Amino acid sequence: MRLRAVAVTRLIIVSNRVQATSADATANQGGLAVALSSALRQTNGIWFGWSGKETETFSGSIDLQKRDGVTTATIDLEPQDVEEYYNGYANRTLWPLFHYRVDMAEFERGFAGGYERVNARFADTILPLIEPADLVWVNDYHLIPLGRELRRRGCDNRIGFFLHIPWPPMRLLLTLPSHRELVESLFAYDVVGFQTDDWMQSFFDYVRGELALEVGDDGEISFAGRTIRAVVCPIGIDVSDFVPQAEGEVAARTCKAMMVSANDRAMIIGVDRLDYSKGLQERFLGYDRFLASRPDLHEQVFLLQIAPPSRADVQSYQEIRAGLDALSGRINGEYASAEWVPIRYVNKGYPRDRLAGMYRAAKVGLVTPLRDGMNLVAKEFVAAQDPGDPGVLILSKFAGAAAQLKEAILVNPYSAEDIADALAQALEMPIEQRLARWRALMDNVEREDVLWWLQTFVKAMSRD
Ligand code: GDG
Repeated sequence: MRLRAVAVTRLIIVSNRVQATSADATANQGGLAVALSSALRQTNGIWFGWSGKETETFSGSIDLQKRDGVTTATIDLEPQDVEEYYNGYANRTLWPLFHYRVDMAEFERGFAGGYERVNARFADTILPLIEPADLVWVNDYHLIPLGRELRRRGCDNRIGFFLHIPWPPMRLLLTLPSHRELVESLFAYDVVGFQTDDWMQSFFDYVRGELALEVGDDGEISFAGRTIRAVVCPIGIDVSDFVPQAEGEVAARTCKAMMVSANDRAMIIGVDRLDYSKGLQERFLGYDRFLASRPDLHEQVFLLQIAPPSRADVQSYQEIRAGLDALSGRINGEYASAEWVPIRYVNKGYPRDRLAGMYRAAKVGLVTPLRDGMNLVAKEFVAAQDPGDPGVLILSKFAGAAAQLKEAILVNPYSAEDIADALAQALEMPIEQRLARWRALMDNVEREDVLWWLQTFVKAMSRD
């Protein structure tokens, strides 16, 4: 991967899971893993996180590995940690709440205790790895209190935090029993990054409304003797890696196979982890509405929805899966003919290069999360298109990506009629308009790519 000059200071990246890429990887790795790996290779840094494995008794022993130039450091967690910290507080409390689903959030003191315990365990194990000039970069909602835990242990390095998911509106956040403690812990960082101005403004609302603090012009906020700076820094994809993949041999083969199997029908594609925040049921209902309103287009289109299961240990995820099975079955049962199945619903993942070929074969990318920090699929869809004959992106107004990808057809994902109208508009869009919209979208995807994100955040972190 091409790499523009990334800061030479050593970077310690911390995230819940670590996914270093290896040269022979064909695995389902996201753009973030690839980009962070490359940055670490250049800066001789360390990527720290949970191994994904369980151990009977937590020992704090670190598995250090150097693979393809990237040093990863992982620890195993106890089953109770995994249940309370990961399945509990991260996935059943913060994830739904931060995605505005207070109805699905579970508030259990045991979860909160496990969250604090694991963050303290992370701090204990990372601390000896940190050298005086290192920049420490903590990623995502699993680890909000980690900065505070590191400070308590005497770490005075520059520490930044980046939130990959939305920040909820103040009144929703107030439903979290320990909201104040959680927010106050953010003041241990030097820089706190958000995907969009909307999420940052929600954070400011809380800071002003609940903590009665002032927000400076530069996003600076002082509290308890420390000053943090809030910044907007939208994540992008690794365009220099993804575009060649989309133009490569595997993608071309996949694209061709998809075209053959499409049999002259226009393909609409969705690619999402199976998660209620992605609005899959609402998307299927929008497509259902489209089919009901446009009988003339029956047999001329189909929806390919790729939805690899995620967080299968959490009950709400099992329920959404069952709901989608039923809904896709109902829609197919209603409209299918001997030659045509309106929804191809696929519960498994594909390697990235094959995914790129599928995006390229599609006439429409249907990306309609109910709420999303950013949404990288929207950017990947744009990057994978044939510049001479690009497909059309339909994007939820409530995805962080909508703040940048304004030339997409923006929809309200809760409205089946909005989705149905957008599908008709996209499928009938003249080539000149498709080209103009795609060029503008691609300019943004190229300009604000993942390396731009990384450099912008590291620069903000490095500032004295
Ligand atoms: C969180 C935030 C934010 C999906 N299926 C397959 C596959 N994927 C890849 C996609 C994309 C990634 O997974 C999903 O990224 P998203 O951004 O869409 O969503 P989250 O997983 O929810 O990510 C989100 C992101 O963090 C980064 O900050 O944008 O808002 O929720 O790269 O391509 N990859 C492969 N096969 C699949 O079947 N290889």
